[in-house]
Amino acid sequence: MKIRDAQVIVTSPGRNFATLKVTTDDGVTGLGDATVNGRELAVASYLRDHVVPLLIGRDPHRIEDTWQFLYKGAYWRRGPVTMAAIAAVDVALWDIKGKVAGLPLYQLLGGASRDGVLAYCHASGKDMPELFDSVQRHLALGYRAVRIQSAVPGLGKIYGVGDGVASGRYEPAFRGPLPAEETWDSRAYLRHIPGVFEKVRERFGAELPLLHDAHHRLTPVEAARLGKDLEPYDLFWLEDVTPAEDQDALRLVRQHTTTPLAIGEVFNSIWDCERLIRARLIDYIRTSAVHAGGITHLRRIFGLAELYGVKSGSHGPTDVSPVTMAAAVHLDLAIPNFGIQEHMRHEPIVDEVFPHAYRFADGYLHPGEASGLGVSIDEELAARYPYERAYLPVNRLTDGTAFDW
Ligand code: GCO
Ligand code: MG
Repeated sequence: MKIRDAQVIVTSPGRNFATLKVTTDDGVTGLGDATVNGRELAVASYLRDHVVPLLIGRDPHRIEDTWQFLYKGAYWRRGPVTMAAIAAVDVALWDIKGKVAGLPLYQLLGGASRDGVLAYCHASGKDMPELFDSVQRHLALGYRAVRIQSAVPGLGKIYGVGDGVASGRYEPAFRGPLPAEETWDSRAYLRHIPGVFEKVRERFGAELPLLHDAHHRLTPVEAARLGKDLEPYDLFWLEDVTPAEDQDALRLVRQHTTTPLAIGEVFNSIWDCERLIRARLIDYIRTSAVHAGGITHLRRIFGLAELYGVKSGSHGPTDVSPVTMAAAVHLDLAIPNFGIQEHMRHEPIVDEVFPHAYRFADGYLHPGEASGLGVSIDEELAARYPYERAYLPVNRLTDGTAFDW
């Protein structure tokens, strides 16, 4: 069997996605997600201009060899663009292997280790009534774990807070000529957030797993204080408390709080996670198939994490396409150290462009029994939504200093 063709499909059904479709000489197709939010065309070009010519004529079954060929052969290793491109190829080849075998991918990864994959949703509000409504709506949908984000008095629009109860949508990438700019004040945030969790616990009780994302914006000492202040509210995890590239920062946080820590959505490789995992500075590793080199590499990261009692918590916002969500859910079902899966629901039009077998019910995701990934792409529909430039917001402190978003 040989790869006959590979195409990059960029579509924007409400938000941008870059997808690789690999076709074999037998007519079997595989899909891989290559979306890097706000920089989609860079990965599309990396694939079209540099990777696709290398794929034609290769044996699609040689997944590990293709991964090593693209990683070592590039010489310029790691980085989000390279690793998303390699991920797209890798996931597409796993999809093909599953289809040829006639098995859902999780079966190729060792079979199910659980009946379903616990998912957490995103609740947010500009004030407490709106936040309560948002939590309530998600509980009504069946979610059993909820991420809580709240506006902060005195600050305008900030990361993670949706546009009202009516739609409840939160999509940070802004379509327009320039990025949106937000304003940030860590002291105001630190004063406000513990009270939010106190009220959520009062209203929804002690049992519901609650999560929170600080989105890389605190210093180690501020993060340590937040972790301590949130201890009474028993968080499932506190995410990205400090900028992810400063890994030693978490050492100080860890020394001061027993609130579980999660990090890693911006990591691209096992090398980015290795120190944090081996020093047991985190409880959950957040890498995703698309941004960390596909199933082949993500499996390796989770394997390392298992040795140190660190669990998985794959990134699953709306900017990872249904192709990555499917890859995540197959892997989540199979690995021994699964923790939780983020599930930010796509708009219905995205599910129409990418029909998929994975499903959500009663708080759990399941990849379904279709062979391979169980995701397809409606190319005619995708073509009706051409790429539109969109940027993630830029953050500034109240005095105008550029800051972590
Ligand atoms: C999360 C993330 C996302 C990111 C987004 C950026 O925990 O889901 O922080 O919301 O902001 O992926 O593109
Ligand atoms: Mg996050």
